[in-house]
Amino acid sequence: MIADIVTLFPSMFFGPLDGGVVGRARAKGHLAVRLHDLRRWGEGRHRVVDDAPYGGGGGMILQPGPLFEAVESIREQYPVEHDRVVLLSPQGRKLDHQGVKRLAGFERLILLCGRYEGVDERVREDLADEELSIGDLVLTGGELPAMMVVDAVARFLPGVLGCPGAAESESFADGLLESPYYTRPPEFRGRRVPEVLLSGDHGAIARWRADRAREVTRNKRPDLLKRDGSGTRQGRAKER
Ligand code: 4HQ
Repeated sequence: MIADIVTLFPSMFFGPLDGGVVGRARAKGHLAVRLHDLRRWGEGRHRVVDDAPYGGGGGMILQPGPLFEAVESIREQYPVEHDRVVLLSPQGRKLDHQGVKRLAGFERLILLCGRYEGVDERVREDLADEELSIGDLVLTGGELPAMMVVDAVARFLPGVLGCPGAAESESFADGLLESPYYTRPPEFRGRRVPEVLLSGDHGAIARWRADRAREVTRNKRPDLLKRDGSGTRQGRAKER
């Protein structure tokens, strides 16, 4: 997977994508992250990329020219068969487990990070293949959302997680939250680990975990269990 990231602040990406699982995925060649400074396609000596909105109103809007040219230049320099231009924006479809899994299937993602009041509407309509939001909140730019996309997608790339299928075995894969986990010591400050987990009875442990997962989900995220059943193990099984 290649992630080509178009941003006014490339240095924001130094650090967060260097360590841990993502850093290792890059080192092993499963993932390439390329940063593209939008100013490179800016106008004039000051490399201007923004302007005031037509019709008035506060703030500045990213002009279409530099963003279109950035994507065209990336596609010329690094041609691939299947890529996807993603605009990070609070107006986008909300990113979830299934969405991340789908994005991981592309050979390359071109992630467009907006700033200020956002981008010229023609970017949304004619340049981006899709618009994604990381949640119903307003950030100062699309950079942190882009990092979240890269981080979440990296988990699904073959060879990145130790064991194949591990990306699917965490919370949300089956529409439920995880059951509680405990590790050593068996008693900590007067609090015991649930005895069933120490019993060695793997059938009983599996049942306990399934029950707790349901309970935790019902208490913390009942929305995951509701409606069309798409948030349930059975609902997801039906979809497949
Ligand atoms: N942005 N999910 C970029 C976001 C956002 C989100 C705010 C994106 C400002 C210019 N992006 N604009 N939520 O809050 O993706």
